[in-house]
Amino acid sequence: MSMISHGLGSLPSAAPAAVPDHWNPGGPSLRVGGLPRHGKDQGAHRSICVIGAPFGHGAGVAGTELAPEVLRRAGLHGPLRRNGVRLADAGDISPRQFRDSMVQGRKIRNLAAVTHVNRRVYAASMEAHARGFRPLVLGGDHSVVVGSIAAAADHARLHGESLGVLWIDAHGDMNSEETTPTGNLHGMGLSCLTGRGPEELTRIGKFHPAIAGGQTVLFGVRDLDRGEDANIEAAGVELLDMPRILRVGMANAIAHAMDYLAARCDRLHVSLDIDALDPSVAPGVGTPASGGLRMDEAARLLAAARSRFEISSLDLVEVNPALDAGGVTARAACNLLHLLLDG
Ligand SMILES: [Mn+2]
Repeated sequence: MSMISHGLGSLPSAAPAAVPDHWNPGGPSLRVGGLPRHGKDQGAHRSICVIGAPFGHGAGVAGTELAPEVLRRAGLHGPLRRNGVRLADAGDISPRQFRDSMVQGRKIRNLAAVTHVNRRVYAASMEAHARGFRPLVLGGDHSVVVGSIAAAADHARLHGESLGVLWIDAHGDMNSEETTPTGNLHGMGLSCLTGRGPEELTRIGKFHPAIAGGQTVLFGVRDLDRGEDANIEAAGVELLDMPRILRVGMANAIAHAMDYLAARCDRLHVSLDIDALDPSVAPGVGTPASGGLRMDEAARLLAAARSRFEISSLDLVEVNPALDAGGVTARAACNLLHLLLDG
């Protein structure tokens, strides 16, 4: 706790009562009365529902479970509300905060806990979609987005539309049980969503696979594990790693990502792993990798996505307040979200 308080010392003070509409999406009985209901054409594109997923057992380093609270205190809500975004906050889903032991003969850590969290994230996200809100899931580590993206894909299918995914990350998150060097599920999320992984996670939503690899762009990668590149190719994920981005130039890389997705999908989910940024601007992460995106580059990417697509849902993951001296990473994350969501 002292670490968090220390880290928050230089953050702008939290707006009191910044959270207008609480409900407990993971609880045994859904209390959704506080959320106004409105349809897709009545401003849903300006309506955001924040869902906190304070969970870090998909990662090898503890601390991301602190992020939802820290991001709210860093001023996540204020600028959005000032700019007329209709904002609800569902509060945090309640994760299982204990680790499970490794199942004999398997290479996956904390599968039961990760499954539990993702079922709740899925349910909360579906609820938000049904009520005309765009879910903004605050991780937590990157394993929590299996639920949010499965929900976004299922909701798109309900409307006869297909979902594209822009996965912004230093890592591929395309490990399988065979290739994972650590057993940590935050390195397997995209693999699970594109159909390869433990059944508990590949079948969180109504369809298998939840999303098509061919409708997914992986942007900003520069740290792949052995065998992960083969998984990416097998799944048909479009890889815009840093070497390729540097080769073609940032502007061309962004244009290609947008054209690629626009040709293949109707709406877009953005999954932003803050470790896609260079550690010099976002040091508070558990698995930093040098040579990442500058703030202005990330801002250009998100602005392009926003101008080109209906962004139906998004995640912000891997902010680790325990490693974020001065709160710089939390502030960078809030700034990027405001850019993606304002007005
Ligand atoms: Mn990731």
